Amino acid sequence: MTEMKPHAAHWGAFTALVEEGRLAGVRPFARDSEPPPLLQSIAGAVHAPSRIDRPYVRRGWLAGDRAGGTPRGGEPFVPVPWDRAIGLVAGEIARVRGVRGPASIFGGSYGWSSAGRFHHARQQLHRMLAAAGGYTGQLTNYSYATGMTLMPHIVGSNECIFGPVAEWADIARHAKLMICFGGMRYGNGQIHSGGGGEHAMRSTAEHAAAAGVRLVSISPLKGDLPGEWLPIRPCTDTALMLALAHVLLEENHADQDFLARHTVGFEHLAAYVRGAPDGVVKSPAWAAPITGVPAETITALARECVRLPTMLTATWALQRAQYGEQPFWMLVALAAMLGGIGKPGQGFGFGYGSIAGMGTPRSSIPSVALPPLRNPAASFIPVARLTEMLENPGGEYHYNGRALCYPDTRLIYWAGGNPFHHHQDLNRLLRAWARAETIVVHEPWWTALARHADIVLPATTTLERDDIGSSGRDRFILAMHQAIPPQRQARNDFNIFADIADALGVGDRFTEQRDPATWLRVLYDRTRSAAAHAGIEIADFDRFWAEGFAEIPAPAEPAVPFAAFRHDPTENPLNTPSGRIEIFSETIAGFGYEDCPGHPVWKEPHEYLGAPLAQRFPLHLLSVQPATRLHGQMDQGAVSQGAKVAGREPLSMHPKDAARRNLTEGMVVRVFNDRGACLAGLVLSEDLGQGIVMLPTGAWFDPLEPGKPGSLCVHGNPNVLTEDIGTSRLGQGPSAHSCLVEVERFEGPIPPVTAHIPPPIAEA
Ligand SMILES: Nc1nc2c(c(=O)[nH]1)N[C@H]1C(S)=C(S)[C@@H](COP(=O)(O)OP(=O)(O)OC[C@H]3O[C@@H](n4cnc5c(=O)[nH]c(N)nc54)[C@H](O)[C@@H]3O)O[C@H]1N2
Ligand SMILES: Nc1nc2c(c(=O)[nH]1)N[C@H]1C(S)=C(S)[C@@H](COP(=O)(O)OP(=O)(O)OC[C@H]3O[C@@H](n4cnc5c(=O)[nH]c(N)nc54)[C@H](O)[C@@H]3O)O[C@H]1N2
Ligand SMILES: [Mo]
Repeated sequence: MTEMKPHAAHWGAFTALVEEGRLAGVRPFARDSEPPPLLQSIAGAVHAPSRIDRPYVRRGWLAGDRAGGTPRGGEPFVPVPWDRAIGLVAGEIARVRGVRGPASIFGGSYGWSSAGRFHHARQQLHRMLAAAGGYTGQLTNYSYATGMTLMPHIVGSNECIFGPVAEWADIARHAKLMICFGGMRYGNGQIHSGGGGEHAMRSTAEHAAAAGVRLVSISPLKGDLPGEWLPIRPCTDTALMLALAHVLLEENHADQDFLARHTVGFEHLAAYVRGAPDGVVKSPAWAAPITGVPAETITALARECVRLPTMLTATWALQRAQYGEQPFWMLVALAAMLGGIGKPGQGFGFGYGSIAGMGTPRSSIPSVALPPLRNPAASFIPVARLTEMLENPGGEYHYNGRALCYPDTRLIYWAGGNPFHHHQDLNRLLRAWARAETIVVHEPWWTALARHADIVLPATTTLERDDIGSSGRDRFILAMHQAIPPQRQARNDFNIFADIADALGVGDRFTEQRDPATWLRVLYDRTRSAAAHAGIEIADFDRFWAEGFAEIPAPAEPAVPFAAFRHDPTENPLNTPSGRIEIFSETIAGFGYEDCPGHPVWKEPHEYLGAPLAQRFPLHLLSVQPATRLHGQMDQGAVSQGAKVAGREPLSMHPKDAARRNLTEGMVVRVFNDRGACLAGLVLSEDLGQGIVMLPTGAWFDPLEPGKPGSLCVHGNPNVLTEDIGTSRLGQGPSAHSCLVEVERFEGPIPPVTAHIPPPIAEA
């Protein structure tokens, strides 16, 4: 007999088909017109051999080895009973808090975890550590850290990044030209943070094209956008935008009215474009050799922007590179010069090709979310300064106008994220990782993070518990019914934390004396009341739970960003110091950062095709989001496994670059630079420019010699190659996309991939 349970993941809503206590398959949500292919990976992953069956402790740690001992990752694990594991974790929290203070407990735990908003491991961890006295957290995120730090200075808020952004319906109706920096890869549209019932990236883009919007994708990768592809060298978009600005200036087409009424500091940018401060005129002829885009093409495109109502967009990827502030700031400046900001379907917006739900209508009611507890330690780092924090306890650094100091980390606690997936320069991380005394991890699977921990606690997957899926960019709230029992000895993160909190004497503060079933009702009812307050009616909890979803009615009118500000900038000022769009920011200029001055500038990253380092490493590596997984999640599933080449992650390369290196399709290649090396399976493609290679993120880190920093990753994790630097002292965001490599044939016997089988287990 097959049971059917409504459920959801970040990669879509579905019905779980259950046979004899096992997940037999999934059926996509009936209301979804573009159900994500990724749904097909779930069943295999939930029952994969890589599930962690019981609690474990690293052998050396159990024997008393702390910092400076054996590097983690190279030792067997010893099984321990649950009550002993809970005692060890509670004991370490109490010890470190007592001796060093709570800021020495690093509980940032960045990562996506699962869609369910109550059993969200990271949120639950933060609540437990806050109840227990505090921790060091992480500010911002890997997705758009730099953009979200910059934009409040420029336009007074983050809405242009988080949304609501201009709706596709308005773009189709009012724009005639849409220039998409970073283009669009529909694979990215499979994902909502928190799960979604509607996926529409393909249909909305195709509808706009059919409605007569000329779509221009400016990207190193061809991507999926219907329309023209203008290939560009990675990390050079700011130069191209400056050249577009130059044409507008020289041909007297900048909207002086809009600039005068709605912006400040344009004269600084204009002088820079004309070359006053540095003698370099930022003309199309100047930009052509930097960007690889012909000067005539740049001039023609600028003229089209003047002739046609234009929408300018950029993917979040553009700011995930050294000096990532610049293209985002310059995009706003360019849109201001065109004067369309605040008109329906014009102006600028970010992330249309990045994630599901951007530009689709949704009434602005809060999504279902677990509220945080106040962190008494009030300690944080910018999200991607992880390795530097471990390397440099007490060290000073700069962030967004503040001088700050790194805490002295002794205990790392991670639940629901994976730094061995997401962080740059994994070999450097591995060396710094050795400095912590204790590392505790909750994971359903033996990911690289779990393998590099001291205490590993097996967590359930969402299929093993009741929860609610909810995303701020989707109009469905999704019931996630428990479908199967917890596998082996796995427990819910909430229950694990409740036991630890009890052992620390703060159980009630953590649980607020509610069990999970009560919490689900409370959280749902909060969203329902907020909706009612805004005059929007959604189903009550019982109906929602029985039907499997609640639908949020669409807003009556499309949201038009900056409309009120455009209409009357004095009555409706922006939340910037001047109340206007800051093309020049006194605040940022006042920080005195050479790596992020007072207006947008072209700065050459250390690593791009025009850098001296390109002599030795002549290929620019783009580590984009994987179409076959969510980050490292579901790498063991059918979709990801089906796309591997010779068992490795596929690396795409232009046929001419391959021919020059005597490489052929399907070959196992070694991708390397001074930071590290990995293997990959070669795919030849003309959908990217020469000099560019693409290796998606998310192949599980698989060092040939576990525990040895610098060891070859035999599977294809690009983060052994990427550089770990902040974008600038302003954003301090991750800089994954400015990265040079070389590729050669891998000689010798090809080592097997072992990332998806459990690590060595020792006798208890
Ligand atoms: N080179 C390069 N690196 C990048 C990027 C890039 O573009 N290039 N992109 C960056 C971006 S934007 C992001 S957002 C990050 C993503 O980085 P992460 O969010 O850290 O990646 P995930 O693989 O989603 O990690 C989530 C982990 O939570 C675990 N998990 C799932 N459910 C549960 C649960 O119920 N309980 C517990 N305890 N654990 C659970 C999963 O098994 C998984 O290991 O990567 C960043 N890294
Ligand atoms: N299937 C799937 N979808 C996902 C995710 C996933 O893991 N899997 N992750 C989700 C998450 S957490 C996030 S933050 C978003 C991220 O969304 P993005 O950051 O937008 O995604 P990316 O795939 O890294 O890059 C998007 C495009 O930007 C282009 N690009 C990169 N560098 C440059 C450049 O210098 N100039 C120009 N013009 N283009 C450039 C790339 O070629 C690519 O086509 O994706 C989300 N969607
Ligand atoms: Mo992200």
